[in-house]
Amino acid sequence: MGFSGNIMVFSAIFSTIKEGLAKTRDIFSAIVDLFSFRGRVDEQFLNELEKRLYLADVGTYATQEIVNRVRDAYLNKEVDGEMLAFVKTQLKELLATPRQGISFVATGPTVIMVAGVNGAGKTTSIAKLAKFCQNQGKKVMVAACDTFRAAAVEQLTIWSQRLGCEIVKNAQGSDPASVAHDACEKAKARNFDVLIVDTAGRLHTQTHLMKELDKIKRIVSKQIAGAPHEVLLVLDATAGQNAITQAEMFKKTVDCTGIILAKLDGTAKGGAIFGVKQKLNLPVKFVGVGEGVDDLAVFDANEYVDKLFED
Ligand SMILES: Nc1nc2c(ncn2[C@@H]2O[C@H](COP(=O)(O)OP(=O)(O)OP(=O)(O)O)[C@@H](O)[C@H]2O)c(=O)[nH]1
Ligand SMILES: [Mg+2]
Repeated sequence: MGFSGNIMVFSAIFSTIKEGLAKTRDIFSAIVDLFSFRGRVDEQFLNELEKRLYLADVGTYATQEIVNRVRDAYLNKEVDGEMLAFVKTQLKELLATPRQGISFVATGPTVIMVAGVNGAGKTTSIAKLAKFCQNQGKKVMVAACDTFRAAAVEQLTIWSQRLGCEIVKNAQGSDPASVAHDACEKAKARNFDVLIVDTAGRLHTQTHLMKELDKIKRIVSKQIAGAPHEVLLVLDATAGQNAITQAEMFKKTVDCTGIILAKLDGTAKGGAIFGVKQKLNLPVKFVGVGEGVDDLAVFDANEYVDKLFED
């Protein structure tokens, strides 16, 4: 676990998130307003809370959970503004995860496989992740296993050149699993610390493409013991609740270890993060807050909730 060295970077970037979260925060301010309520908490209040959480895209599951907790704690009680702190604590608990960032292995390359639907932000997130690892002194290789489009290989090549990291690729149309195989061999032979595998965007409903993803995963696991150490699912934050349905299928097929929530800047659907965590029980490990290579932050539940409720 080596993200502690990046806490500074993280804090700096979180001010970007604060700006990026502007739309989401507007919606959350309607919830904050509700908590200035003074008097007896009744079912009508709980209904209103439920409505506002739902409008903030928190999703059915997380909304129910919060409303139930507030009901248990406050129904028929007189309150005087203390509910806000209570709900913030509940929201933080809902998002809390035991493992943040990337768990690097002690020896041999740590393999990070990245998957998601078309255009979710996979390749850009890989560039950001590569930079994140480089910042920790890691020797990083990327594998261009999106062989579906020529432009995809080019896109990753350009990023790798900018970042000064190694890339393993093959011609468009070649077998993505063989590129993965090749990359594993090279990463091992040349003592790379991290290998990040890009994959082609696919719909969670495209069975044959989901199988291909599983094949890449199996090849990687045969080459390197314990690999892939992380399978990160990139979700587009602007997709809101739809992202959850996609995520369920990916989770089933490739057993994801965590989520990168991309495009959190410029969406009002930042509340969806609660639904993702609650419904899938997958930790949000990183959030993407822009198109640049530094626009990635290790996700921190406490800070996120605080920012949502900040004036
Ligand atoms: N604003 C913003 N844009 C992002 C972010 N992440 C990615 N993008 C943009 O989203 C678009 C798609 O990103 P890609 O990284 O190419 O997505 P992908 O999942 O690799 O796409 P395919 O390989 O075609 O499936 C690009 O224009 C990116 O610049 C983010 O965090 N914020
Ligand atoms: Mg891509």
